[in-house]
Amino acid sequence: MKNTIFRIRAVAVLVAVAGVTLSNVTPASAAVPLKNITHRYVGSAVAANHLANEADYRSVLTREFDNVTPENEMKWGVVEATRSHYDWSGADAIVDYARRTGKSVRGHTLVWHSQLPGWVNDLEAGELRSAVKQHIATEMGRYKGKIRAWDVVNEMFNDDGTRRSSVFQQKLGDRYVADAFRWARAADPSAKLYINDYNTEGLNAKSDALYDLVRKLKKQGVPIDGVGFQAHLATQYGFPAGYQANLARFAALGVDVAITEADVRILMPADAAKLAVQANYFKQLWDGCHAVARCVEFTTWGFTDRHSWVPDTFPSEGAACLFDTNLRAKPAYTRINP
Ligand code: 9MR
Repeated sequence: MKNTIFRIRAVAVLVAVAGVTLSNVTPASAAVPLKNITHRYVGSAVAANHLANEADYRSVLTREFDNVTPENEMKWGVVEATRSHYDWSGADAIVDYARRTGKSVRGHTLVWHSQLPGWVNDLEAGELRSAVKQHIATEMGRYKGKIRAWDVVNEMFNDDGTRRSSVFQQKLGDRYVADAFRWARAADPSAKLYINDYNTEGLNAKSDALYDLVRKLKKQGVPIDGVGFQAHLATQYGFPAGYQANLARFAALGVDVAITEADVRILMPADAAKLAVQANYFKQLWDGCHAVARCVEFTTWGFTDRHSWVPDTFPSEGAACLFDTNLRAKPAYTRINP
């Protein structure tokens, strides 16, 4: 668990001891940042360029969150677009920011079919296997001791629970997953190693497949420490059924669980009713994580509607974050942190 001073609790204890009523000293709405109202890490995806260029973005991030996840800066296609030519500039900047501000880092992500450099796709099986091993060793080695948790394998399942036919699956077969975790443990024994996916928040075919895999990996002694649930939700699709029970069944396998990329997109234009549904979804995500002792982290995929992947991917959707484009707290934020 994170090592933070919990002002609310401290205040409550002082108040109780002094025998005065809490309402006399409770700070004004949202005076206490999100990171200080919980024992979980509270994170956001961040982009190095916004961090460098937008003082207001940096200030809200620094105030509210105590975990950062590089949104793109650690992906293979970014760090090694050309074989053996590395660009660590964005990743270094974020890790350095985290060190200066005392935040933890979730590394994202090592083995993923997307944002892969073209040269990786062209390798034959033997070369691919060494390249994956080398990629894990190089990237994790560079940040050894500085990354709390790594998304080692990302999005390896299809929605029906079959394995995605990625270049890794096609050329290396099922064993690529266990191999990746073993190489990751060797590269940085202090990092918590996660498998991460989307549409696995509720009880469904995909989360069943993920559950079976994690159970088997644990049984085989593969070093896996956690399961990340991305939680990219949309108000028009309903809240994932069985969310809390699902987190709990994974935790019962003896792994940590984490919400790693939460956002709740809305069919534009947003209005008060849709923002209220969004607030309700964020609150359920938050509460479900807090109801499961091994849910150690609540991270959102960006924190401001000013910068979000959603409109680029779903042009008629947006407004998916806790803060609006002007960095004002939205109903979803106040619902979690009244
Ligand atoms: O937010 C990321 C966006 O800027 C990139 O263009 C995109 C490329 O695929 O990846 C986005 O982040 C994804 C994350 O790495 C994995 N889970 C889904 C996220 C949203 O697409």
